[in-house]
Amino acid sequence: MPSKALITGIAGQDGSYLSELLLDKGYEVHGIVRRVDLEDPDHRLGRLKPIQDRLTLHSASLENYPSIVRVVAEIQPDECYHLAAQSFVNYSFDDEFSTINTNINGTHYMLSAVKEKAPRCRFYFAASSEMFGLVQETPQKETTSFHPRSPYGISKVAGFHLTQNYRESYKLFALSGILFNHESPRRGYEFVTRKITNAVAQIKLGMAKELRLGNLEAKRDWGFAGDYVKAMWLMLQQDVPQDYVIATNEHHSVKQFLELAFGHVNLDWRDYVLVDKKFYRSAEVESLRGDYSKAKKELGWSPTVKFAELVKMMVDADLELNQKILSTKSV
Ligand code: G4F
Repeated sequence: MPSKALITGIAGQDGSYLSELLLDKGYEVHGIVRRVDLEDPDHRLGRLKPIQDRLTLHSASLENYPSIVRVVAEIQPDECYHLAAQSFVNYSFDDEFSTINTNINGTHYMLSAVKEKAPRCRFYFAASSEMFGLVQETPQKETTSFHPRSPYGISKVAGFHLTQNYRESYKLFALSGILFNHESPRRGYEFVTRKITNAVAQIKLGMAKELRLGNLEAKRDWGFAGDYVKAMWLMLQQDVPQDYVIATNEHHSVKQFLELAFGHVNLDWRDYVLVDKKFYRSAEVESLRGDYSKAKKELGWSPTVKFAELVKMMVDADLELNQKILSTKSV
């Protein structure tokens, strides 16, 4: 019998890479999606298109406990990857109640459903480097204390502690991956990396003239999402559930990302980028850099894609995508 995996947030960047990885390993892969996603698959499930006929998608809502319990009881998963969240930090300032309610309750519902209906299931919680916020040391590691700077960060700290508590109180095999920023051509357009690479492609192709951004001095530890989902899987294969930092231990500023992205198509970013206060955050996380030595030692995991390679990969993919859009418009 193949192992069964259940993924929340399966339609997102990480969910799509993780599904591919698990299918390659022979898993039976199930995903929780919203009813509206199934009604409009072309728009909402685009990342899953190449593999959709190999997945089983279940309609449920992370705001509705009975619907979660029903899916977990029916599937009886061996592994559960809880990736779903309102994950854009900026939105969380505008809509703090909804971010906090959805992210914390969603994690609580998943943990409780697993405990009640599939207690032998191994549980992965997508924690985040945003939990470190106003960093207490650099680089950040598993023992670094948290100081979240946004409702999103607060919701992830709560999810981390809930996961830890279910592990300690109910002996669930439950752990958190503290993932630093991870990007790819499948990244959502609202995040700064994709916003930049899409704009670079559009400017190069004559489809846009400028790019408006917020804080260019912020530094992030950016890795490749395809590498990071391998770490999620490795964590659940260990004998003992533990939390791990997943990062590259390098950080770069938004400005450095701009230099490389525009430079890749022989443009100077200074000619196109405007700083707009609208994109500044109420409380910024200025700088993140993660120490992944525990994951390296215990999981045998290391990142394989370097920063410059990641930027080029994303710009090239957006050039191709926008070229297609241009050519369909001209037909
Ligand atoms: O790309 P971002 O929006 O990512 P952020 O806030 O670091 O969060 C991402 O990574 C976390 C892991 O640490 C995840 F948990 C989270 O779900 C998400 O995936 O912003 C990166 C930086 C920020 O400092 C922001 O202020 O870029 C800066 N920035 C400057 N101008 C901008 C912009 N960010 C966005 N999204 N848009 C701008 O115009």
